Amino acid sequence: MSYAPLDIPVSGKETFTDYSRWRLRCSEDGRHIWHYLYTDEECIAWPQSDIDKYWLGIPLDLPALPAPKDPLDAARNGYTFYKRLQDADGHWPGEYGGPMFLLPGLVIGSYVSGMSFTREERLEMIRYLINLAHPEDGGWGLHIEGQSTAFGTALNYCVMRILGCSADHPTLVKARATLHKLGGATGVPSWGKFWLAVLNVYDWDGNNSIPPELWLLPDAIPFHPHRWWIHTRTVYVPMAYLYAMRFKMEENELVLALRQELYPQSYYSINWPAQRNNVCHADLYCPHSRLFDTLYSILNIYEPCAFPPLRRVAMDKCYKLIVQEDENTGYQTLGPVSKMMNLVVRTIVDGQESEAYKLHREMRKDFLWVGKEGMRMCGTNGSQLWDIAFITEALVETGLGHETDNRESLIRALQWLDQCQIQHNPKHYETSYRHSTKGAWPFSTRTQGYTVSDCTGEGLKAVLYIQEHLEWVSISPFPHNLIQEFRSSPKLVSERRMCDSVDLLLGMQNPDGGFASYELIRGPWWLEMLNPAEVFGDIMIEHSYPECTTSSITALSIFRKHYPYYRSADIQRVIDHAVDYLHRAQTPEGGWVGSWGICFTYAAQFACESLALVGETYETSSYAKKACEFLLRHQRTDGGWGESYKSCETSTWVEHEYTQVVQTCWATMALIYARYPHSEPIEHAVRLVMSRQNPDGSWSQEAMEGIFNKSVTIAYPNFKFSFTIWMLGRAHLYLSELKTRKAG
Ligand code: LAN
Repeated sequence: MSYAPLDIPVSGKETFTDYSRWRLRCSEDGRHIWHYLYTDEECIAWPQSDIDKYWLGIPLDLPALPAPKDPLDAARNGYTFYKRLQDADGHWPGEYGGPMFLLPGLVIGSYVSGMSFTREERLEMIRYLINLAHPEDGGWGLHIEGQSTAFGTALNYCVMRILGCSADHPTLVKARATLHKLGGATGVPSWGKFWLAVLNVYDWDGNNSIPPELWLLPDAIPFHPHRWWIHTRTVYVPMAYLYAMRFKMEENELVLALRQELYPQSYYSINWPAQRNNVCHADLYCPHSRLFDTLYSILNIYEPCAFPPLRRVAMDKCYKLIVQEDENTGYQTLGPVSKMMNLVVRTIVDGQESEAYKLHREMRKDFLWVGKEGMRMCGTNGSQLWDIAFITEALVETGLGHETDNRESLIRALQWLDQCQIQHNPKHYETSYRHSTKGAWPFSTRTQGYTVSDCTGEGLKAVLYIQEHLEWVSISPFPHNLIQEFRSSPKLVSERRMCDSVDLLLGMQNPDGGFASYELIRGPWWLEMLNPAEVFGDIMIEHSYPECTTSSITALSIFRKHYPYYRSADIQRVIDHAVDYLHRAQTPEGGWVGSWGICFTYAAQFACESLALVGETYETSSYAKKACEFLLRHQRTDGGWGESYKSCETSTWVEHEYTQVVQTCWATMALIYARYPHSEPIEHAVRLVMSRQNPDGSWSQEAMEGIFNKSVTIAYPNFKFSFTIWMLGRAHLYLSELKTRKAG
């Protein structure tokens, strides 16, 4: 299969498709799918909503709201705007882009599996890459804020070519020159070598061994793959399968052309085994350790002697794990990378007529998102639970959720949270090495179905907040059916189900007192020395994270306030141990290194909230005091905070060029949680955030908010609403309290 050539304009400024025809449909449990409508009749029957327009970058042309008199007013205006972006089912859809290595998996995986895209999808994916090419050198990086790398440039180059763009297009001419300057595609890191080998434009001999036999080792062995971080092992399974069979697509004209275009030298003259450890300097974040090189030289010797019947058994085991993963997750798999690798394996083994093929083809759509720059592939099938949890907590804590205009919106949110909780363990549970899921909330949707510690914490907290703070339901008259329904069953999530999440959380504490992301830490620390993905850090095993720890114990503290008789001694023990971990995790300067948001401001907000819940504040705890002083040292003269994603790469504070609204909110929330006694820095920050609010109540997008694996930024565009509203509302209450205290 080939995609027909497309005639692509030079610039991506103007859209390549008619943006008035795109619609986002949210279905089932919060699935996001973008549709393109071909006829005017369809467009009339299904008009474009504010949600569609907002995310497509089409102006909503809203009137200016009355100028806010105080921070609470500003928060209220913010919510007046943000409520427009809530879907009818109760959640807030959103984009989740940032990484630049996901579209290549989607497009190469689809191409080698004979799956097509619509013409509009192809055009907007190409446009996205034209718009995202680095303005100076024309290459692409690991993520949208990163410098050009061999990985980003070589793989996205292939994407544009596969999708039908000619090699003479100015974007590709420029990108090719940059790639050659970086040494060509030979120096792409291991994950790039893998995809290029599948596409048949890199020799498998240029890859280090990826032996499936590791899965046959006894589970008790400390380096057995089931002990690796779940993303790493889930990617490793189909990778090992495809490596073991040296799968490569058939040669065709495009493959032959790419072999010429990607390398400054002749493809056929390359010494492939010499490329295994060749990684371009621009790509390198985590160089191979000596232990890695020694081990891989042994594995590379083993490779040609691999015993075929044993390899077959190992491949069968990998295939079984792939099928189980597909079935556990409704064919979405844990994330976008494994999704496309599993899809290729299922195409090869099950064939193009199989149900698995069709389901995989369909579920690719969940990862695609059309934004104003074009169509991208997201880091997951969305951040549904994460976004809804923060805004509902903000509404309840600020009191905005109690206002008549917002009640219905909050109840719809509760209904969404209710259906999102996972109530059973996965279909394939122990056999696929999964952690239990009963009682969990996932990061995105119930169908994706993975427990995440802090998502469970925030999901539980959000439910408790709404359910326990809605006494007003029975006192006020409600016009809507929705509310009538709610009145007869005020606790949508039963006590039993909340206890299930508590049980789950209590079982997720690591021996050091901290909480990891998806599971307990299963492997030894030294496995990090065997990290084969040179572009990411800390990916081999789970680690305890301050943010995951704090969300988990915050939820437990709030739960026990309302249900003091349930496992109270266990909760107390877990909280004490976790607080001890948080104390130890604080840096000598007073901060915490954030692993999932950028960076110190993000982690400080979570940490100070947890400390406050156990009574540790500025006045009572040296830890909270140190945290405030650390933050205040970084407050800028304009009242805000701004740190670069490089803080996450280096674990030290790196200033951003500009002040960031979202980070300013995190830092200010931390000061408020810690009950910092002086109002001035808080007032200053509030003024900054209010000054950046648009007349319609919204805030504009600034730099990326999230990070993962130390080096990749990821977008949380809904944060600019949830955390601004939250901070302004909380600051309003706290500043009045400080004033009263002063007066008294
Ligand atoms: C996420 C997104 C959410 C994030 C939080 C809940 C914020 C965090 O506190 C725990 C870890 C988690 C769930 C997380 C883990 C890694 C993810 C899934 C991501 C950053 C989104 C994308 C990323 C995933 C690894 C991307 C695919 C790339 C690979 C290297 C496999």
